[in-house]
Amino acid sequence: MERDEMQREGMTGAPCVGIVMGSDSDMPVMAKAADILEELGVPYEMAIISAHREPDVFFEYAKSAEEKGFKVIIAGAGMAAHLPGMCAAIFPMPVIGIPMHTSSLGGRDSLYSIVQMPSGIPVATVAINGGANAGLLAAKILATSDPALLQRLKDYSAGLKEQVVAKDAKLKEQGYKAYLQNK
Ligand code: RP5
Repeated sequence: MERDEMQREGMTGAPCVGIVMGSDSDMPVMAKAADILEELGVPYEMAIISAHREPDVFFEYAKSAEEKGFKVIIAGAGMAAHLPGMCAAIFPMPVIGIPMHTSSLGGRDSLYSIVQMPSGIPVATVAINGGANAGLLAAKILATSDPALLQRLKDYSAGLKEQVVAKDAKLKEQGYKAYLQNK
């Protein structure tokens, strides 16, 4: 959704999703969450905050997130990925964690660090590098109390179906060899 269209629809208010990442090296994955939220007209705020390298800044961010109007936080981190879990320890609403792929352990380090939360402090963990699904999940959480957003999500899903239907029609028409060549 374009910004002027969002303005017309009244969707440029205070950000209701916080997107936070441990390093700018996480940005390409986190950008996919932001892209989806923009497409669905959900206002967000993006930040780079390291829970390890600047714990005071992190603590202030997590403490003030509710007051700022965030309803969901999407937190991405890699390696010893404590950012999402620590957000969940402080922020009282849903936290979605994105484990980053890593060169040393293939992202299993990030995944296990994020998904293995102790009972009582959940983090909804998406796939390794699953930025787009994190954005969609945040939108779906918000859509439980926003019928217009729910309709946009339904339209998004219908678009996914149309893409697969079109691919199947192309396969039927061309056969798999031509399909592969024209892909
Ligand atoms: C984590 O360490 C970040 O989330 C990032 O995925 C990883 C590496 O950070 P850099 O050394 O690239 O800044 O805190």
